[in-house]
Amino acid sequence: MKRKDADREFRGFLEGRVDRRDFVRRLLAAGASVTSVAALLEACSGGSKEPPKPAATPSAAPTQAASAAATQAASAAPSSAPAPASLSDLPEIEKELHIANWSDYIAEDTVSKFEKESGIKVKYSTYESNEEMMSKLQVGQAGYDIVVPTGYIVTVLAAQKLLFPLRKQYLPNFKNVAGLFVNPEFDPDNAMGVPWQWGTTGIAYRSDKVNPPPDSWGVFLDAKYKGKMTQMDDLRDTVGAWLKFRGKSLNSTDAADLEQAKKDAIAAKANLKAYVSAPVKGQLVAGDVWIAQLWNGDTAQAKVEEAKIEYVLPKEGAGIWTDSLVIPANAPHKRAAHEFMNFILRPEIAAGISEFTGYGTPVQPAMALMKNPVPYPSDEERKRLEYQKDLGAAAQAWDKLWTEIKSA
Ligand code: N2P
Repeated sequence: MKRKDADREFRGFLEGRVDRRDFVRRLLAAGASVTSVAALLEACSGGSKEPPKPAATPSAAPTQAASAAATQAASAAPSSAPAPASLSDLPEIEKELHIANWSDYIAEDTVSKFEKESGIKVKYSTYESNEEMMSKLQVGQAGYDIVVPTGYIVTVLAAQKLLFPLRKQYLPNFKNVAGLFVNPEFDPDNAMGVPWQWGTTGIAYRSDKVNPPPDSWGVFLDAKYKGKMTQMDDLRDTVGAWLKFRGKSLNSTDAADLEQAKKDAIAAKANLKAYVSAPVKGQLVAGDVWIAQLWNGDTAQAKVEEAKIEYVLPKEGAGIWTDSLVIPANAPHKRAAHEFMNFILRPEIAAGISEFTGYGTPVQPAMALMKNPVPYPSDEERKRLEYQKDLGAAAQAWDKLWTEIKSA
């Protein structure tokens, strides 16, 4: 839809000539994403379900926000629209906050510093995979105020209406986010998430036990290391690696590609000690595991304890991802969640987090404060790295494949 047509539709909706359902249907038919249309409706309604009264003046702030959202819905063009909400939204800062995050994914003193400064009491729990976190969210009883999904999962949760759109007026430190992480494809306009950490999925290995160093996903097919190797307990990472091994996209939904990935995964499984993600670190350090599919930051954490642990991105290519802080739609402490988000976007806090996790920080001014910041990937590196995307309807076929691999 062209900008002109989008504006006409939008005026029609505001003036009551086009009803809400038709308006949504036309925007979606014109290719707008579910998330951007939701953001637009939010902007128009200020949170209520009724269409708004026409704005008194064209320059009133909510109208500007709504127009920007309409343009974005129509063209998916980058936009620096203000948050679609009024300043009186979420006026109270609650005194509690429940964060659920991946294990080993924050500095030891981040939470205590925040508690001390804000007076907000934090309950902090951990999980080991996106699936574990999502299954808790989907039953609706979790009571989490912040969770930390990987990019493509933000898309999935937003489409399921499980997320609360960010109120950017409470996130002045968002200005510190590096350009690479602003308006990502998985979350247009960062409507739902504040970027937390980014990293890659490659191979960690013990340089004192493995010779020559691995350079391919094919190493997991090598019976020489039987019982000393692990792959991730994560269908997207493990199946994705086998797709990459055959030169395919790690987002492939092609039946033949997936069938081959399944065969490779099952062949490798005979050599694996286990499917395990972050907790493999201890086994690498102890020398019980010599080769592990793992993320770069968790590998860096293990290396602090055992210097002979190295990391490689296989020659066939690998995955790159950004995880974001998001607020579940039914979170009990939404304003406190914004306070925490704004806190971790401070350069010195963000630097402290990445120093501990070994992952990259999306907070640009934090880079200069760190001893060994993970450099943003070069153009050359980005050619070998691929972002995971929402698989849409094919997610079911992938789930089935993973069940078959695990039970083989
Ligand atoms: C936590 C690392 C999580 C990264 N240890 C997964 N995207």
